[in-house]
Amino acid sequence: MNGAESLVRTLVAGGVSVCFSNPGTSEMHFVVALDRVEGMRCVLGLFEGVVTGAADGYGRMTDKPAGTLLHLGPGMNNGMANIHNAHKACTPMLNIVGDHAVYHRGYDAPLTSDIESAAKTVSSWVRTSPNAKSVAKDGAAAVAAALTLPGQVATLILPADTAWNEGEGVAEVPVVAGPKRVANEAVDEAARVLRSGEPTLILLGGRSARQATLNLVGKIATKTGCRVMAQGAVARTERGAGRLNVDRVPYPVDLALERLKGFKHIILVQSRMPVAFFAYPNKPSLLAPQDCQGHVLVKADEDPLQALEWLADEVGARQEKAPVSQYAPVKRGSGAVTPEALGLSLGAMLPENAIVVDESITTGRNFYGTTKTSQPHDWLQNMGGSIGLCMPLSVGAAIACPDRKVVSLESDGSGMYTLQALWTQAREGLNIITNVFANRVYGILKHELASVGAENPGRKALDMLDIGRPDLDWVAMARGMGVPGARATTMEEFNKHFAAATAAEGPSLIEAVL
Ligand SMILES: Cc1ncc(C[n+]2csc(CCOP(=O)(O)OP(=O)(O)O)c2C)c(N)n1
Repeated sequence: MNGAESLVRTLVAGGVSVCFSNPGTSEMHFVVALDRVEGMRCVLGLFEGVVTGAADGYGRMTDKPAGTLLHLGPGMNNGMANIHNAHKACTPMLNIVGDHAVYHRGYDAPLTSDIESAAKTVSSWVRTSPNAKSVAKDGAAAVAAALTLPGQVATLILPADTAWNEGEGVAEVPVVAGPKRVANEAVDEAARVLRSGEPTLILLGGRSARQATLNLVGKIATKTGCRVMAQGAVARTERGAGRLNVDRVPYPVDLALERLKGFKHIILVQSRMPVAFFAYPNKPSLLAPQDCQGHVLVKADEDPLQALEWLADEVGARQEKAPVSQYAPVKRGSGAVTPEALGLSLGAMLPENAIVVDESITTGRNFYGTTKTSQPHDWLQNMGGSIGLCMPLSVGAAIACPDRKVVSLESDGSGMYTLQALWTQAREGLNIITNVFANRVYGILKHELASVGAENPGRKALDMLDIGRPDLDWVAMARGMGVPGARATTMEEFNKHFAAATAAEGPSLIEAVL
């Protein structure tokens, strides 16, 4: 068994069953091994940003790593933005990056680069396998690293000769510790704060915005009168009917300051004290009031469920009822295509158990509100701020959960970064409805221009924020990649296309022209 095969067998035995790939010469033995070993689904992405974003989507939905197969430094660097997003989301993810054979590196052949240094900026674990005998053991260590809480990006670099030389057989993935128990003192402190009667916010992040945890938080809020919010972005939130509705810290600084005004305490559940996305002249970086104290209840690698059960007992909230949303869909939007009308139609028509992948930027500011009483669903957000995540993330989510409908909410500017994902969606027959909101501008940057105090932009500056001339034809681009598409210039058309897409199997795209 060569090194490549020993690695693939090790990964499959360790529970890694999907590999998103964009290979090259240095990964050929690995590709052949993928073929030879049962139990590994291989999914081709035509750009590495698709490969890495898809692994993020898969990891978020399963809490297990998918593999990526990337071609040396340039291949990895092409996928870097979405590795960054996965790193920020604490997604378990295993990158396998081919490199030149060890003896070839010294010749500085064209694709030579310092992969390790680049990988370290977005990975919690990086290792280069020195030889074929080490590859399986290193692969097993990489799986364990990816699974280590709170979930990590692990990058294993494989010189080509480690793949073709004789390996050492299959290695066993080391046992990974489960979540740690929170310290008694942390629970005592949170209970004391809640009993004090001072205005208190419980702020959720990490893996705490899921139903079982939300239910406990709801009980605690009912009993103590505290408020509950989630961070500005959360990797996966379970919401809709039957779940506690939790608002997020808003993106605009003034709005965030307003929402957080008056709180004396913030109890942090796998979250951090809220900070502004960017610095702005004359605005604070920290969004909580200056006299507001943060209290860490649950750290990223600790068990939120156990901590909140304990806290609920401490404050006598176990018997309370969590105030969950009731199914009460809003009325569909009608007339002109506007953000408000789109929000209404999504709220009315979201299929049960959908996975919503949200990169709707300015168009989607109200979507969270209009969907809170929709059918139960999961909501995935961009944790790293690097746009071009939505379509790839949707690929991974759809592969992780083939029985669920994925609803991608994609702004046109962001969509152009990684639209090759549509081809993978078609090839794999994935159940994804991609909604592109074609406002034909980088809308958010127009707001940012004013926020940072850049005054009197001229024609050249405004041209950098305008993505019309020529207008993008999303229906044609989707068709070119094998995804049926339709354009909506009224809400009646949008509603008709969305209903048809929901009823159909496989991918589809709706271009909503704003
Ligand atoms: C990788 C990356 N490049 C550039 C940016 C800067 N950026 C943030 S939002 C944005 C434009 C978003 O436009 P669009 O997706 O059309 O959404 P809209 O603001 O129009 O709602 C850009 C270029 C970024 N965040 N990430």
